[in-house]
Amino acid sequence: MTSTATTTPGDRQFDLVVRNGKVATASDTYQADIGIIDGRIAAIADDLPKGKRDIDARGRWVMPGGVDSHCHVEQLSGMGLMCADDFYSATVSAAFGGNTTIMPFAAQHREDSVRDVLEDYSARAAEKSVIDYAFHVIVTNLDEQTLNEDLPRAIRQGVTSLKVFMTYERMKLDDYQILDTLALADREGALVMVHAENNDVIRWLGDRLTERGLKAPKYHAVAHAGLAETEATHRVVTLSRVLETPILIVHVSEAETLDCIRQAQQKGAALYAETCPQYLFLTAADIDKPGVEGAKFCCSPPPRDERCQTAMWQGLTEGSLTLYSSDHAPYRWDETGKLPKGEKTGFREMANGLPGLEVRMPLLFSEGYRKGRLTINEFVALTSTNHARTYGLYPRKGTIAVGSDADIVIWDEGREITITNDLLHDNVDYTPYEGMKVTGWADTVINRGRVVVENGELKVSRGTGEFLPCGLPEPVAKARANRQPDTLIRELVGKPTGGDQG
Ligand code: DUC
Ligand code: ZN
Ligand code: ZN
Repeated sequence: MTSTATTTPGDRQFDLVVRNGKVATASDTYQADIGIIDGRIAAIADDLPKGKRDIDARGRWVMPGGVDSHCHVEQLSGMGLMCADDFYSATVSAAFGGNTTIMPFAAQHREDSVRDVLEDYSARAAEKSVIDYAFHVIVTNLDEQTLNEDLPRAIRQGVTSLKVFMTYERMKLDDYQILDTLALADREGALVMVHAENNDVIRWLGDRLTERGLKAPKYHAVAHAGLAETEATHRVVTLSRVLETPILIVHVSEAETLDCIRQAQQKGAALYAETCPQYLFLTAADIDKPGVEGAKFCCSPPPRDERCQTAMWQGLTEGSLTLYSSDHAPYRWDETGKLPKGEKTGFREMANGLPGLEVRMPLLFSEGYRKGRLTINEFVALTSTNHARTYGLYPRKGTIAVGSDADIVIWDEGREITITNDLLHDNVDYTPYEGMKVTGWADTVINRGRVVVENGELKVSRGTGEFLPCGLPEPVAKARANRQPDTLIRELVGKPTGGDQG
């Protein structure tokens, strides 16, 4: 317990007290009351005085609100398709799923300036969000303006993570450009996230499949071969090791990729990795549905097989994978997303991505914690704390401690739910998890002391979520602290620029 205060600081009455809950953080489990003033946790103790409002959490878990650090909201894909969720529907859905922070992407397309892109996303998010949010930038054009001005400025303003793609003709960077991005991130204090798939393998296999008329959704999983992911991961991890700089591989799906990650980590690489619900709870067999039904399960990389599912669970429990994110990429099962050509849509024409903001935490709680694969503390780390640490939001977010934002989910561990799309609050017309039974569901969700969800109802209005400037990502801070005396290669990368991120 962080504090045993029984009176309020300065004898002010608490705005809110969450009473008698079983508090779980990434490191501790205990029973306590939590007193909140001005949106922050002001005291944690056994028997706090009455607040202006009290919520009795007896018998329920009281955990840090989820931080979903990988989702796509109101974003135009590389194929030019707009996501089905805007910042309102996405944040409402996230909140009902137990989250208090999301980290979507501000996507630069090749003709865009990062500065304009960030202004545009910031305005849309500020107007609509109901919970807090931070941004990553997707970088597709590394012209002088982007490299020398816009990205350094974005990083100073608190957008301290950059995503790069190794596939998609209209998004991908070559190895030279990735090295430029890694060096820039290293100097300026940002973390590079990578979509690692070998573009030419996917293109070659896709061309051959198409020549044979094999266009059904299930061929998406054939074209996006597991080894295409493994090869690209090995390559980009090697690039980061050459420069001795940290890197994060997002949405890992393939067992061999995880072997490669583990080996590099064992050699001391500053390498971090994420997996997502679709790689734990779906397989390629789900894509093999009649007609175009399989489009509901097409994402990149695709769900694989049971061997890969088992590997992903092992990665989460052993710590080679430290992040579990939704990769919510919402597209409807209609002509606006998955089926631009209706029943005739081929696997190369359908939007890539699955919804998952609202079910991410319940699925892991039910299959991970309830089934004994994870402790409650590991559940908290994987859904909240590790995300805040990785992206420079800790300890403001990701924990329950005096001084942290009062971001709390009160979790009903016995509630049995059959997931159906009707239950969910996103703007997608299906869920890939339809019919799955889970035990455990978010009951009350509190963001900066504001009750956002209670009794199945949204309690706040649009535009009340706040932008979160991220600080120095922990992987970058650790790499700087552990750095050996400078080598010539490190000299070529360049020194940290200092300033806020120093
Ligand atoms: N990459 C993502 O991270 N999400 C959806 C599609 C993609 O390629
Ligand atoms: Zn990706
Ligand atoms: Zn994604």
